[in-house]
Amino acid sequence: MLGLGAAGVAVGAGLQSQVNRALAPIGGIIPAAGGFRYYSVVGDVPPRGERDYRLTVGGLAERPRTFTLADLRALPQTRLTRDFQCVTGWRVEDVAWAGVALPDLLDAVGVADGATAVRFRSFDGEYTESLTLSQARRRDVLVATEMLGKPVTHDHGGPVRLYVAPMYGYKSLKWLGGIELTRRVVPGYWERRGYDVDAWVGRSNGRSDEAT
Ligand SMILES: Nc1nc2c(c(=O)[nH]1)N[C@H]1C(S)=C(S)[C@@H](COP(=O)(O)O)O[C@H]1N2
Ligand SMILES: [Mo]
Repeated sequence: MLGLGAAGVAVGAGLQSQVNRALAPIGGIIPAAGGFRYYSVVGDVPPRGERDYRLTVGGLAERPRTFTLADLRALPQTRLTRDFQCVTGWRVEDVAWAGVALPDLLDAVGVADGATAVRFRSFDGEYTESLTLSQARRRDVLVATEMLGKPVTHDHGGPVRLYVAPMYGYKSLKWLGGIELTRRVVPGYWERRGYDVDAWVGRSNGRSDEAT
């Protein structure tokens, strides 16, 4: 249960007003189990599951393709345990993640000439995110089907969400429905509202693409 409806919208407004004062925690949100808070910029996101989940990967791809959950499970699986850090200050340590490393998914469709960035869309109909192509080729960026050691729950953006380990939580788009290779970075939902496109945790933003 997101149970957030109107509250979800209030959370959004709160985040927006704190764009330049990033580390103040937001009050009035019910903490989820394990220290996470459930965020959604829309009220109700219709659940999708085994039968109706689809991930479309296209744009500047050599072999655009739609993946079912079974298709994603058939690709090489990557596991990693990393912290999750929201820009507003809360942090959950040592979260177990699993899924398809984004570079493996990009290899499956082939990156066409001219692509320099990747755009992500949520099937919530509102939220989008972006990475440069070199960021998207990091092995610690996952198309995640597991989180906290089990399938990603609906409230956490399941059945499939993005997990961008080296960056703030707003990069980790929930309810992933589409990936598009693009000619340039298209700023995402919070980025159009003032957040940095390069959201590295623990460095001054904006410069580094290097792998760790
Ligand atoms: N679709 C969607 N993805 C989203 C968000 C959102 O509101 N909608 N919020 C982002 C932010 S700011 C954070 S910190 C994390 C929170 O993940 P959680 O809800 O699983 O705790 O999701 C990110 N991905
Ligand atoms: Mo966040």
